[in-house]
Amino acid sequence: MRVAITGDWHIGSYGSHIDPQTGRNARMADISRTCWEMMCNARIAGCTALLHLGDMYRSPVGRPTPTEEMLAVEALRNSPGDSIILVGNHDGARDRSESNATDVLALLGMTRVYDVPDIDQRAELQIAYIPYPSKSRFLARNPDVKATDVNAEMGRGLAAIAQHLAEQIDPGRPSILIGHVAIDRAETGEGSLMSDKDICLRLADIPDVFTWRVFGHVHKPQQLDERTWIVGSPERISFNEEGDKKRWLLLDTDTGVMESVPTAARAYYTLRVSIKNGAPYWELDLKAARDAVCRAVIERPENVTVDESAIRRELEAAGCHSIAAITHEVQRAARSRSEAISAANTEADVLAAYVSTRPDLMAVLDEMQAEQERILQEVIR
Ligand SMILES: [Mn+2]
Repeated sequence: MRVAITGDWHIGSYGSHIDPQTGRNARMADISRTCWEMMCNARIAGCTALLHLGDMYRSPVGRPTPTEEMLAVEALRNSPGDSIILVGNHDGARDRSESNATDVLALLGMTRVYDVPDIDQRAELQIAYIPYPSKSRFLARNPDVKATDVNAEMGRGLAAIAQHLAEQIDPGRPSILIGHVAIDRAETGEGSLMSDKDICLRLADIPDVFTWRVFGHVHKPQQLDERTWIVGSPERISFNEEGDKKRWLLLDTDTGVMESVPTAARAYYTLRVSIKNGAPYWELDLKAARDAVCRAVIERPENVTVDESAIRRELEAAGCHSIAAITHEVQRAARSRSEAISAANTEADVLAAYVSTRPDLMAVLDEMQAEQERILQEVIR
């Protein structure tokens, strides 16, 4: 049996560039095309099942637009036979009374949608799954857990869930554990580890019994050990993913081989601009810039100004897809950042250190922290 494994499609609008052919957001058109092609290629490769590891849509609150839903349907119409979609943090209902964003796909008979951990028993493959562990549902059940302890507490819960699933697996037959969850040893785009940033299932806590283990949520494709993979997203959605080799995974349960199949993901390219002898200086890689979503990062002293139009002209002449941003990293003569903020480890610590210098904001610190958490969920997770 051959199985296609993918996830983190994040169907939605990114940036403001419009695709002239469809009139739609150009990155959404890219994502749509890549996912559609991926499904066709999976069928051509002889796959008879699809495991989608969650985050179908961009919407941080599980409310895709009708266009986004249409594009998901269009891609899944070509999916190889039997498909399963896990609910990711972008797809989940806030509480059990609401539908998940992907439930309509199940209603159409295109897939099964799983939002609580369990096992899907197939003759050829036992599929144990862990959808994204919802923080709001956990807090509703455990109102006494302190905000600072939630991630660790939920991480322990994930280990117990994985163990519980493992106990129901027949070790004599092939099995796979899939999930939409961060693994502590996974690298994010900047080369740092996932641990501390999110609810994590520890690699060391994944029971041995599963033949293969594949996870969504982290966008950087990677292999964590002989039998554990992060499939990664098929398209880039941020410059953190510039160096990623985007792909989907093709598992052949008969040979045991997990093959990495590249996707034709749009390239991202960062042009670094510095100041030499008082004038801006850059070396444009024409091949890398062509058809890529480009940005320029200008490193300059406070007292030097740089004309951005020459940079824009050169990127456009190189045939870039679009210019996402031109940002300035200004080297200031005097550091204005406080020591407490520089020493802070987490976003929450930075906010607390800042508010400690602004007594007028103390009264709304709780609201600011809640809003910070919401933004981090939207931007990072
Ligand atoms: Mn996710």
